[in-house]
Formats: sequence, C-alpha cells, structure tokens
Amino acid sequence: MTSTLENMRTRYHISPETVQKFNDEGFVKLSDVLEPDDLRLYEAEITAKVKELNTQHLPMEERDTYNKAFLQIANLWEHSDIVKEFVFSERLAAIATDLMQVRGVRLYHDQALYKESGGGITPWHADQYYWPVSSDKTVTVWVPLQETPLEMGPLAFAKGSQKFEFGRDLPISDESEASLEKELAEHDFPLVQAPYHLGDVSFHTGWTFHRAGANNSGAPRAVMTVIYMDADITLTEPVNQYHLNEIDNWMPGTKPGEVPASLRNPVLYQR
Ligand SMILES: O=C(O)CCC(=O)C(=O)O
Repeated sequence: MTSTLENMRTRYHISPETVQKFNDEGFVKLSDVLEPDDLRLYEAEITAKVKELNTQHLPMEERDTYNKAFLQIANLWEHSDIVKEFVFSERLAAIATDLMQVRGVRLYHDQALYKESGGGITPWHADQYYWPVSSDKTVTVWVPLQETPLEMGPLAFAKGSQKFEFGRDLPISDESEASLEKELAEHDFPLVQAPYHLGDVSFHTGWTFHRAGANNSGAPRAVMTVIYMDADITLTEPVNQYHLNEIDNWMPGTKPGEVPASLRNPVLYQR
C-alpha cells in the first residue's frame, strides 16, 4: 500500500484529447485523481483549519450574496504541514502544467471554499477579473472533500465560455448572476452541472464562467482549491482595488512586468 504523500506525488496521465477538450471547453472534470482515503485525511485537517481561521460568524440571513455562498479561507498551506502536502502536490501541479501546455506552474494561492448547510448560490463569474496577470495561463483545481451531489452545490460551468468577453468586468454579485445567466444562455454556452464522486476533481481556466447552486443537503460542502499560474507569467498594472489587494496578499513585493516569485509563489512543478 502506498502512502498519502507518495500518492500525491505520482503522475496522472493527461492525453492529447483531454488537453484539446480543456482548450475547447475551458474546463475538464477528471475521475479518480485522488484516493478517497487520502481525501478523508486531508478533509479532517482542512476542516479543522477552516474552523480555527474562520472569521465569518454572521447568521446566514444577515449576509450578502457573496458571503452566503461560502466560507473562504486562503493560503491554508501556511498554517499546516499536512495542508501544505496537499497544496504542493506534484500530481495536481503536473496536471495543471499538462493542461495549460506550459513549462511549469507556480502557486497563486490556495483556498478552502466551504458552502455551509443552507448556504446560497455562488453567482456566475470568471476568476481572472480579480487577477492582474499577463496571460490567460491560469487554472484552478476544485477538489470536493466528500461525495458532492447536486443538492450540495457542485461547481458548474458554461462550456466554451472562456472565449466569451461579455461579463469579464463583473465581480461576483447578484448582478453577475443575473446578467451572465441571460447572456450565456443567449450565446449558447451550455451549463454543465453534475455531481462529483470522492476522488473526482475539475480544472477550470481563469476566464471560464462558472457558478454553483445553493447547498440544500443538510451537510457542509467542503472543498479545497489550488490556483496555479504559468511559471513565466508576469504581473500587469493593477486597474482596480481588487488587483491592489491581490498583489499585497498573494504576490507581495512583485512589481508590474515582473514574474511573481515571492515566497508565496513557489514553482510547484516544472517539466
Ligand atoms: O466553490 C464554489 O462555490 C465556487 C468556486 C469558484 O468560484 C472557484 O473555485 O473559482
């Protein structure tokens, strides 16, 4: 029997067809990427850290749409060696490298996204609105830490929408949900929504529009994510307050035109 750490280091084969599908559709869902037993171990540690570090204690009915969607705790790897093992996994980072067809990937940041029981929808959005980086070579792995049926709010995607430019200037909000729901349907970007089995993960690009339903399951939806960027990407001039905050928080000390190579942005895999 192999150890958890070994499992997190071994390679998962990505075929040319999978790369093509990822390029065409803006996301890909992969089966049996992680071992259920390993995920149970990581879930226990990640959930403990989310409870310890969470600062959101308002009752659901007093929160806005964004804060109803999930508890969001970033860079857990800096708080736990066990979580660091997960976030620094070569298995996951090599998949990100293969899908983006780059030389290697660096960490942007990790984040736990726990949709509480009774938590609301995650409105339609594209992540890269928030990120001041020089190319579209960014990708997030979304890893559910339990079986995730539809009523728990699995991540859902608008297929092919990474090529759609409408709505790229919209932060996560009631407005992004309403206008993207309409525009994506009108422009024939189909909604792809399905349950995740334990061990399934998805990768979506920074410009792929995605959302998640409410959690009506009666149990929390525990999810861990890791955001990767091309190891050679550079910082662009910040154009909004989110960009300034992102640089301070996740790429400290990096100047426009430079590769983000701070201690928070290690290269996690290179060919
Ligand atoms: O987990 C969710 O509900 C949303 C996730 C998301 O937006 C992301 O990982 O980029």
